[in-house]
Amino acid sequence: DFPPGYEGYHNYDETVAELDRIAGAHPDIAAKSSIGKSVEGRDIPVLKISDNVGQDEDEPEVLFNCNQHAREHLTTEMCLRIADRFTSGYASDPAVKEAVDGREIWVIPIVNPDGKSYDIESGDFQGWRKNRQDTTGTDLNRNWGYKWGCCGGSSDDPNAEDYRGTAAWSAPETAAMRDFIDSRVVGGAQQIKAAIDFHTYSELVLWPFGHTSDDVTEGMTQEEYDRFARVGGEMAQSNGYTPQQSSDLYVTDGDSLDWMWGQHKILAYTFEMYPASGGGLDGFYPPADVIEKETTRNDAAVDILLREAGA
Ligand code: 0X9
Ligand code: CA
Ligand code: CA
Ligand code: ZN
Repeated sequence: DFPPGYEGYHNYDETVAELDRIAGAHPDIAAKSSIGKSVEGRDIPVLKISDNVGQDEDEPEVLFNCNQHAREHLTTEMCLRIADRFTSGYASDPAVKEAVDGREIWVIPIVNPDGKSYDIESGDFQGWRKNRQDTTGTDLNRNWGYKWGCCGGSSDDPNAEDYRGTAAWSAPETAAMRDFIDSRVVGGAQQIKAAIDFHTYSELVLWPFGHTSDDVTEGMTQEEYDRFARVGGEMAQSNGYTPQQSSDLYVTDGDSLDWMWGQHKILAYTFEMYPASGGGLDGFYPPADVIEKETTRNDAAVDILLREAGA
């Protein structure tokens, strides 16, 4: 489990229990289900938050997903912060009520439950990034199916940290994400309008594409790019992160952003959370006493994205 000094983090079972607690305490606005199973058979839980949560209403939908990369534990806390804020604040905070009433919010705190569990199970952090498929693991954020493996932004070496897998969607965790997002196409229209995929670290707000350093290309007009940059810049103003196109960091292919935008035209961002720099592997393991500050830091950015989903 998490070592001393990290007890404030939630492991897989604690995260599931927290989602159950939230859904139990707020049954009118929160409901938990599963989008599918990991390699080792763990459910990948999702919490829906909205008024009339049992109905599929005609409201813009917004997705927040966390912990694709095993060692990026602070991101799970970010998703739990979102789940808690938009439920516990419903009765008292008018801005929260407006968002919950006007949107359908999907929160997936742990996309990679096996990798997360492996990273902490010995009591010492393993620095693990990938899932737990076929001993070497697959980098989930190189396994999505938009221009998978196209552009030198991933590896075909199973031992590499950015191993893309044997085929697009070869990882059950990405396939579950795909099936869930595809399932939000209703009457021919994708209901999810905006999304954030939380990672650590570097304090960045990133937008598509990752597979090319061109701003305007197949699937991205200048107008679309300008909207990404405008909203990304506004979110970065609010949290002090640096805004940039994801390929300005480095080129990737098969990441979540490229597919969410390329396939579904979801206004999709990657946030790289705290810390800004330094420490190599240590940067993935800040002590639990930063959780509150570094998750609340993104409250305003989350609110901006929820607003923009209705634009
Ligand atoms: O490499 C990744 O998957 C992400 N960074 S991390 O350190 N969390 O692994 C960044 C993905 C964003 N896409 C691009 N930079 N192209
Ligand atoms: Ca609703
Ligand atoms: Ca809906
Ligand atoms: Zn990551």
